[in-house]
Amino acid sequence: MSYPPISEQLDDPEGAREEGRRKIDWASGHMPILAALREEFEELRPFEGQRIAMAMHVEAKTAALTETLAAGGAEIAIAGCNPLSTHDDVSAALDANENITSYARRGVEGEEYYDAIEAVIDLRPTITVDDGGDLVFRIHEEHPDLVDGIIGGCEETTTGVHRLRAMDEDGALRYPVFAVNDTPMKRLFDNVHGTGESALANIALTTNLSFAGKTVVVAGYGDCGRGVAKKAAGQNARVIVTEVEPRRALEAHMEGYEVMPMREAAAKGDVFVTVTGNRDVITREHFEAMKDGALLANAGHFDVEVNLDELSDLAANVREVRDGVMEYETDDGRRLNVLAAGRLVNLAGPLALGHPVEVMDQSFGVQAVCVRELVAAHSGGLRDRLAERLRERLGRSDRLEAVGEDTYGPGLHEVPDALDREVATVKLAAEGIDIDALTDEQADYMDDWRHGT
Ligand code: RBV
Repeated sequence: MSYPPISEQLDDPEGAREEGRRKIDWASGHMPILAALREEFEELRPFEGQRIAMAMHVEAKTAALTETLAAGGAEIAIAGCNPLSTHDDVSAALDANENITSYARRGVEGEEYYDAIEAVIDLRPTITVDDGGDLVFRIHEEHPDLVDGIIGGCEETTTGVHRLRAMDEDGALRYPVFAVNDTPMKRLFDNVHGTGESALANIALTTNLSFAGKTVVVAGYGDCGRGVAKKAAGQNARVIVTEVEPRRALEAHMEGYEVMPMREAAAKGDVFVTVTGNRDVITREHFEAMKDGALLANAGHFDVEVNLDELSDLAANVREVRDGVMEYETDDGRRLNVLAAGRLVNLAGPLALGHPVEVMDQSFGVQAVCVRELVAAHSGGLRDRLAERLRERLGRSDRLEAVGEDTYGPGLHEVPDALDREVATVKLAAEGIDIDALTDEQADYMDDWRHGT
């Protein structure tokens, strides 16, 4: 039997839809980039005939992206990209759209998670939009026959891009995918500010405890770790950073944080936040050294950073002490508290809302223009109409003229910088911020290597 959409899984789909609609409307009302793109898509209908498969955190901002793509004429099927991050009411509201089928439900266990992804793949997509790479991976592993019909995909997050890069290096990635995560408009805002704010907000909401005066150990000083460390320091915590990369370790040191191995940090921390994208960052030897009452949270994409199997082995007692907080009591009477089952705390916690709306508007703005770009690369007519529209809207069209039919072959692709600039320009306009423009002389000067002293 095929896996049912959310509306067929809920007792009161009508009530859920109404509440989900309220949440989506609030988020959409604060997403000016998506609003501008939606207007363009409604007019040009660039996605007519396209089938888009999505696996993402199904909550209000993601719903706004999904509806924006549907407004451009796409038929869409969506599933979650984490067993705990779906908001069922939002999922139900999306499912009510005649061009969208949502299979996402919170709390799916084991195989059910992949059943929903399989249901999405049944759409026989022409485009995939992923957060973490499960969709691309599953299509390549289980449905290689679909690859020829796929014009391309977009990947939202660091972990997914990392996975796709490894696939690409092995020659295993068989269609083009844009590394949305790596753009300045995504990475420097979503990863830094988004993860920093939402991870700390959710730790605070889940525990009702303060950061002030505590020692927060941040494992991993990439873009996400940088954000978590900065915001924790901003809430009066002492911050310790652990790293494996010498330059990042040095950067954290120069930022004023203490840097040390996890072996030493384990005994000092009151709160631990893992943001490495790797597995086994906190393990048995660390649990053995931790203080009574330590809080452990993960903000990396997968739930592999805190080794819960080893913690369970150590624990004499395990009980849920608060919604979203599992207490592991060791033989020597220390209580270690794991938040959101070691899944990414900013989305999987009981009260989690994900990143703030503004940063997701930017990330999803990049997603939307990347989907548009994949389609435009296959259609000269659409490209011309988009170029005209862009000239009207922004007074330029540098991006589209550069795109040719064969621009994007199989493999991982950087997002063209002009697309990212387009998203930034729309956002600045929405904020009412005007900036300077280069004069012709300045542009010539920057391009001419002959100039010197
Ligand atoms: N993320 N999505 C949300 N929809 O509320 N919050 C964070 C949301 C994305 C973010 O872009 C990050 O790269 C990814 O989740 C990690 O899975």
